[in-house]
Order: sequence, then C-alpha cells, then structure tokens
Amino acid sequence: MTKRALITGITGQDGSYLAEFLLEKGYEVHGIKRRASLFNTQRIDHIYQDPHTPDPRLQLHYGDLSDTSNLTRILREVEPDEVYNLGAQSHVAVSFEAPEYTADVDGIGTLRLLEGIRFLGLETRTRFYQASTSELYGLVQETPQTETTPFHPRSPYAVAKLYSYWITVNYREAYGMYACNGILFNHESPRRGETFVTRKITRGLANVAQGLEKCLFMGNIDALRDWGHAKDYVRMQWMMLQQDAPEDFVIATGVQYSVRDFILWAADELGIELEFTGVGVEEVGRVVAVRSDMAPAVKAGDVIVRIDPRYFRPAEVETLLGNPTKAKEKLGWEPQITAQQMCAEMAAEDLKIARRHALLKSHGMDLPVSLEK
Ligand code: NDP
Ligand code: GDR
Repeated sequence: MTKRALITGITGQDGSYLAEFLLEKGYEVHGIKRRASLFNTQRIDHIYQDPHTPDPRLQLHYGDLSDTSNLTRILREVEPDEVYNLGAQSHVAVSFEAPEYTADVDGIGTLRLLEGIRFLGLETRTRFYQASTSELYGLVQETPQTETTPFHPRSPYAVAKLYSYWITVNYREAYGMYACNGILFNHESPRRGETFVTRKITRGLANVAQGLEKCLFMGNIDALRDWGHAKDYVRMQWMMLQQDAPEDFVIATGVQYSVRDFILWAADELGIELEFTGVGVEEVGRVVAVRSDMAPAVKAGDVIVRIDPRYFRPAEVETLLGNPTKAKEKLGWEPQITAQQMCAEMAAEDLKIARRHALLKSHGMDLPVSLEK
C-alpha cells in the first residue's frame, strides 16, 4: 500500500527536503502551501508534477495553519498516514514583532491539526510529527541539552513552540495518538531562508565578493549554535514516525561554534582572509588578504563586516549545544555532513548566484539585490 504523507510548510527549507525524501521512498506526498501574490514554490518546483498528469505523487493544497476549517477539510480529503507539521512563522527575531500571529500559527496551529485528526476519527491511523526546537531551552539550564533538560523559552516564537510541544505530548497521553516531537537544533542548507544567520552570511559575503554589496551588517556574533544540515535532519523526522511507539528526540550534532566562526569559514571559502578587530558594536571584520579570483571586488584593508544593533534581540539565546545520544542509540541516526562542509556548500551556491547577478550587471542589466530590511 502506498503511504500518504501530509506536510505543512512544504514550501520551506525542511518541507522541500522532506518531500524529496518521501517521494524517493515511494510515498504519495501532499503539501499545504499559502496563497501569495508571487510564486512561493521555488524550493519544490523541481519535484512539482503537472496536476494534469494522472495520479501525481506530489499534490499541493492551498491552506493556512490559522484556518481550522481549511485544515480539517484537507485532512479529510487526504486521510494521511503521516502528518509532518513543519509550517511556522519560524524567525525568532520576527516573532518579537509579530507575537500574536506567531502564537496563533506556531502554537494553536498545532492544536488545530491534532484536533482535526481526532475529530475525523483518524487518531489511530495518522502519525503526527511536531517540529519542536532547541529554542525551547532558551536560557539554558544544563549543557549539553537532552530530552530531559528543562525548558526556558526566550521569545514569542519559543513560547508558542512550547505550547505545541506540550499539546503534542498531551494528545499522545490523552488519546493514545502516535504523536512525537523532534527537538531539532539549528539546521541549514543552500535552501535556508535568506534572513537566518548562516544564509545571511554566505549570501552577504558572496555578494560583497562580487561587488553587489559593500558590507555585511550583523547582530550578536558571539552567539553559539549547534549547526547541522537539513538533509540529515529530515531523515530523522521520518525515522521518528517509523518506530513501534512514539517518543521525543533531540536532533543535534553535539558540536558548537560561534556566529563569528561561521563568518570566518564563509570568508575563507570565498578566498578572503578576514580578521576581527575591536570590541562590542565597534567590532569589524577586515580583509587581510584575498587569495583567489572569487572575490574580485574586495582588497586587503576593506571592512566588510560590521555590527548593527538593530539585529540584537530583546532577549537572546546565547548558547545551544545538543546531545543526540538517544537518537543515535535508539534509531541509529548519525549526521553525515559537518557544519564546515555545509558552510562550504552554501558559500559555493551563493557565489554562483552572485556571479550570475554580477555578470548581468556588467552587461547593463542591473537586477536589484534584496538586502535584509
Ligand atoms: P522555513 O521558514 O523555511 O519554512 C516554514 C514553512 O512554513 C514555509 O513553507 C512557510 O510558507 C510555512 N508557513 C509559514 N506560516 C504559515 C502559515 N500561517 N500557515 C501555513 N504554513 C505557513 O522553516 P524551516 O523549514 O527551517 O523549519 C521547519 C520547521 O521546523 C518550522 O516549524 C521551524 O520552526 C522548525 N524548526 C526549524 C529549525 C531550523 O533550524 N531550520 C530548528 C528547529 C525547528 P511560505 O513558504 O509561504 O513562507
Ligand atoms: P535562531 O536562528 O534564532 O537560532 O533560530 P538565526 O539563524 O536567526 O540566529 C542564530 C543566532 O545568530 C545570531 N545573529 C543573527 N541572526 C540573524 N538572523 N541575523 C543576524 O544578522 C544575526 N547576527 C547574529 C542570532 O542573534 C542568534 O543568536 C533558528 C530558526 O530556524 C528557528 O525556527 C529554529 O527553531 C531555531 O533555529 C532552532
């Protein structure tokens, strides 16, 4: 029997990798996409199938996590074996600006799905994965963090995700549903949204290298994160739904680096030797030497990284480091891509894009480069 999966957030970073993964496993994949005034399916266009083909294995439904009747109707139509709830307003800094919307989508949205499954009598058939997050630990109580480390969320995003974590546990305990949380630490890829720190760095430095931007403006570069690759992490999301009994798992690499480290790696991948000097908001990243033709627009002495306090958060999560022992021992999961390898892949992809832009520019076709607002 072909299994059917429903993915909320299929147009996002994880949704796109998970959809690829499940299609390769032979699943029929349904995804919820939002109506937008511009196309928003770039990450899945390569696996999209013309709906006129007979029995397309990837089907998209318009919907929104804020819309109960829409979610319930989609659940009824699809009758999924597995639901992956990846949809969210997923940006921590933005959640301080839109806290109520974030609570609705990232918190109550999860309840809407769980209730929909129950209302339709699917609770014994449908397995449910909740995209929980290391942001739950926030002000960390223990290092490294495990499945039993207490939570202390530090943003409206994390507080909304805390609700989702517990409502998932509650539906498991109250109704015997196969529902589980993956507590995932930061994971990135060339498909990462442009305003998350890793992608902002690789994209920004590639643009600087090619002369499309002058300088990269950063927030707290002392922040420490445990970064993995999204491809490794979506595999684990699927594995968590294939067990005999539902359980929650921490997914992390167990290795921690600073944002500053990531900037230095990305610069190095672009042939730029960079050094940081100064302290606090006066700290700058200055070019020491340029070692290749990848960065024709920069020269020794240029300041290409500066601190802009607008990117500081009202409450910061300074340090996160996960302990994935349970996932390794119980599920045999091992991350295969290191943070440095991932950074190299991201920098190479962003350099390709920046080179295309620079080429167009040199022929008088000046495409606007979106900068972070
Ligand atoms: P992205 O921001 O790349 O993707 C989020 C997805 O959610 C997009 O498809 C987006 O649609 C969709 N979405 C946003 N708002 C709504 C809404 N109101 N209704 C329905 N869909 C909506 O996130 P990631 O792929 O990186 O993360 C996937 C999930 O995992 C998220 O829940 C995130 O919070 C969580 N998480 C992520 C981690 C990470 O490091 N990446 C770590 C831990 C947890 P659109 O494309 O239209 O914007
Ligand atoms: P995070 O990821 O908040 O951990 O949430 P992000 O990449 O946004 O920030 C990581 C750290 O870098 C610091 N930082 C900056 N961040 C951004 N975005 N822009 C900057 O200019 C900048 N300068 C420094 C941040 O302060 C922070 O400490 C991500 C999201 O994917 C969540 O959805 C997910 O739940 C968590 O990871 C785990």
